[in-house]
Amino acid sequence: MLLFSLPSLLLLSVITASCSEKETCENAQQTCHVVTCGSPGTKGEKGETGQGLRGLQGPPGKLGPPGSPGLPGFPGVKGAKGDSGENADYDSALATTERQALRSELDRVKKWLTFALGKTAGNKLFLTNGEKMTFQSVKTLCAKYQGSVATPLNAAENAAIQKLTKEESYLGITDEAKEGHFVDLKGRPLSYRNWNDGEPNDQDGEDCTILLKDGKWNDISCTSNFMAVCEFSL
Ligand code: MFB
Ligand code: CA
Ligand code: CA
Repeated sequence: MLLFSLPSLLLLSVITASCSEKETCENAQQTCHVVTCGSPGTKGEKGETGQGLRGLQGPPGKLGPPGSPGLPGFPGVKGAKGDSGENADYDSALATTERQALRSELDRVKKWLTFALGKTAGNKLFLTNGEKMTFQSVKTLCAKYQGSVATPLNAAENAAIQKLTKEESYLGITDEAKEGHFVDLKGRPLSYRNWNDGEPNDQDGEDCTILLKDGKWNDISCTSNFMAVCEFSL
């Protein structure tokens, strides 16, 4: 069976014969109603990249990392003169006021101590911790609290110490430096004495002094234990 009829073949050959080389198959298709073109040829090789137009400026990129610190700048211009300091008179007045307030508070504390624990005579406050110990221990204890061993300079002070404790207590009076020559702990001669009858007798080398319960004095061994009493300046 023929694929195409004879008239069709004749028409096809007429068209083919009448198409100039310049006309393409498509042109022919436009002018003719029944034209079939051959199957497409194989794809040709890729052509060279064309020289397209340069693209537009793109948007700014992301902010880059901080740069390294710059070199130190030049010294700045000298600043204006500062305000004057506190008024010296004001400071002095304030210090005086503060000092007076502290003194007042200290006096109150001393009164409380005297009321509760101590006895006073003149400008001295006598206090005891209620413990018996050697003479050396009493000296160390009183020095620790910025005081010294009780040393009566007159009858009033002697009576105050006697009222403070009902026990026999050490006094700051010795003849350790020179036998029979009793002085206070700074080596000063005594302005007041209240020895018991027959005392001091240096029995078995007694070089320290105690206040007896009746207020009289007796020289005694410094290694015996008696009540600790200290005195403080008011
Ligand atoms: C003596 C006294 C001595 C001792 C002894 C027990 O007085 O002088 O210091 O206290 O008693 C009698
Ligand atoms: Ca002695
Ligand atoms: Ca004695």
